[in-house]
Amino acid sequence: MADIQELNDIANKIRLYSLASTTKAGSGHPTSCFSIAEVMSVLFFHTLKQSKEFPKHPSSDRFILSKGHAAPVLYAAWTAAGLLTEEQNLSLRQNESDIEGHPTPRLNFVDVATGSLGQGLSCGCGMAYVGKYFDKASYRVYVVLGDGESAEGSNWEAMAFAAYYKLDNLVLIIDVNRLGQSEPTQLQHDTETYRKRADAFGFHTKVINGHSVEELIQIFDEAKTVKDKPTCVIAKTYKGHGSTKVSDKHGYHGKALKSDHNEIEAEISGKIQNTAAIKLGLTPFEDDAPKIELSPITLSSPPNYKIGDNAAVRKAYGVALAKMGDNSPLITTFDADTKNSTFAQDYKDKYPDRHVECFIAEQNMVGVAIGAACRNRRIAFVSTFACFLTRAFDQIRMGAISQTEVSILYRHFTVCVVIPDTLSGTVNPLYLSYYSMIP
Ligand SMILES: Cc1ncc(C[n+]2csc(CCOP(=O)(O)OP(=O)(O)O)c2C)c(N)n1
Ligand SMILES: *[C@@H]1O[C@H](CO)[C@@H](O)[C@H](O)[C@H]1NC(C)=O
Ligand SMILES: *[C@@H]1O[C@H](CO)[C@@H](O)[C@H](O)[C@H]1NC(C)=O
Ligand SMILES: *[C@@H]1O[C@H](CO)[C@@H](O)[C@H](O)[C@H]1NC(C)=O
Repeated sequence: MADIQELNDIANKIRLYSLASTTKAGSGHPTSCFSIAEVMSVLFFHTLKQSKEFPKHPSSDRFILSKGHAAPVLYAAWTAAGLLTEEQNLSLRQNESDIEGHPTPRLNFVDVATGSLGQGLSCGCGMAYVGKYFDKASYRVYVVLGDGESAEGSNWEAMAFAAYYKLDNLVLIIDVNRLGQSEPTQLQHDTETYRKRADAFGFHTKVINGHSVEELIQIFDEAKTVKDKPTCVIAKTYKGHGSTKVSDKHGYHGKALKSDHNEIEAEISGKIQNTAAIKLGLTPFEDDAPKIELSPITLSSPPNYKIGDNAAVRKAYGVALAKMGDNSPLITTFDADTKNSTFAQDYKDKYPDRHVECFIAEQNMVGVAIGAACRNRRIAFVSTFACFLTRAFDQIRMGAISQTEVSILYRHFTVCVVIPDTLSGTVNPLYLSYYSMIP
């Protein structure tokens, strides 16, 4: 039996931590944190299987906060779980602190950087695909998306992918808190339209009260029993919930609650019954993901081109990949319905189970590959025509911040290995557009 009161208390403690850290920083998004405090409490202290000793263990559940600007709520959850220390917990947005305004994998509990909206679900799809079809392990993937964020088309590419590949180990939670940054979202609290959309995409879908710990427990438990469909939880919430001063009010997005801090803190504190240390811990996972040997990647036989031969780079790519695949079963290709032009087909023909067709959805494809490469589960090679990849520039840029090692082939030119410049987080877009203009 879940301890409902304790989960409600933890939600409010998570609110207090998010309030404290953003107030101290003088910036951040406390109201975006407040709307998902119960979601985080139930996920972390009831549903997710993970450990604070090894937060990125290959076998533990994955959690992606796609609405990365709500980072303080993620730090708050890990503080409640005892991973972050008090000092870290209050160092949000401070100079030299890894507790940044948006999560990055410099933190040992973050797989992919988020903050540029609309990318987390694609990464989650990559992880879920790997979990189901490569690792065949019991770990599950949970992604929290903002309702404003759900307007990004890449989410819908990802939803089509998740349903097509029957990713029943994936749970998408849409935080329908009605408000965006500068005005209300398109659908506001029209949860029925979200439901119909997710349903039409092939999800097992349910609308719930996102502040009800009981309803959250119920749907997350139910999702574990659903076969062949991903689950979409449409959580009706209020932005700023927990504080009557700011709840559901326009004008508080991305603002630290400085002058109102004491009043809000008192109101939230007043709801907490157990003010003592949190009794609940994280739920252990089964260590059933296969062990992975990261050995050097080599060709099974040397290239046999003669001096003077003309060989298309893309053909050489396909041939080389197939030879690398002989020695490294981790190599996985991702293509967007261009495989018989990019010659990823050569790899697929030899290793059909190690090719992931992403169809004509390049933004999602890049995110899926980034997700698949996390925790060293796969060695990912992405290919398509250069011009089509330009629409995934931002996914590639975020991949750099995510320290991904995904390799990308732009047809007609070159293999580009994303070299993360983790300080600036940039892959120079001009460099990419230069390549993309080469016919
Ligand atoms: C691609 C992208 N566009 C715009 C922004 C700027 N931005 C940050 S938060 C936000 C509003 C997000 O609203 P929602 O998804 O509903 O999240 P909430 O804060 O309401 O929980 C915007 C426009 C961004 N971070 N990324
Ligand atoms: C995190 O910071 C808040 C605000 O100061 C504090 O109340 C809380 O006890 C801290 N939590 C931990 C675990 O250090
Ligand atoms: C951040 O800290 C470093 C090292 O202490 C210092 O050199 C730098 O000037 C600081 N930057 C800001 C903006 O305070
Ligand atoms: C790719 O495959 C399709 C279907 O077989 C074929 O029509 C097309 O010509 C092929 N393209 C290339 C570049 O080989």
